[in-house]
Amino acid sequence: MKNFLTRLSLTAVLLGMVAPAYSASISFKPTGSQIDSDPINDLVVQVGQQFTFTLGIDTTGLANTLQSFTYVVTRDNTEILLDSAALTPAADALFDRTVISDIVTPPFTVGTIELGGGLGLVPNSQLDFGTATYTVQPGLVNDGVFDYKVELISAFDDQGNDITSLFEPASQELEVQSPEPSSILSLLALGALGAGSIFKKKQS
Ligand SMILES: [Ca+2]
Ligand SMILES: [Ca+2]
Ligand SMILES: [Ca+2]
Repeated sequence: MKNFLTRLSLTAVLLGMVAPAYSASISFKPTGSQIDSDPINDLVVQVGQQFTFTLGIDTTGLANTLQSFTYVVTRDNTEILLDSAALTPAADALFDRTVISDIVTPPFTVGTIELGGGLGLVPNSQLDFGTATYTVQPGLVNDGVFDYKVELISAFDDQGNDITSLFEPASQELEVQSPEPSSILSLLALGALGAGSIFKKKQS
């Protein structure tokens, strides 16, 4: 099985694909996509739009039950404002929730949340544990800097082991931005096509 997974990952790399996660990890959806030249993934939104992030945790490869974990959500209030956040019923059945802090350091708010107690999450499971709904603010800007980031900072199993380092990736980030860059690219592409047509016409 391990060989198979290794080969699969290698194939994915050779094909230039993003290798799927085969280890414990934390993540959120939508992941966005790459629509410009800066390295961060982009989510195209419009001012006033409401949208929801779903946060997930994956215990693939862990030896023991995940008993507790703490994650930090950093968001840019000038671009997105939190309307509501909730644990999923599935997570509610497995963990108790403790909000440790929600600190505003403009333009960001940094929220630290610990899920612990309860049954915990057994190895080799994927759990969508939370949702958070945001509204896009007039400060929406395309600057290549993350507007939403989720990072796992601590994790313990039911044997009391610190397993934080087993999570990979332990963080994910995203920029929200207006559709402008792709529109400009489309216009440029149209412009290039137009020039090509004119050139052809002159030749014929
Ligand atoms: Ca980008
Ligand atoms: Ca920003
Ligand atoms: Ca932005």
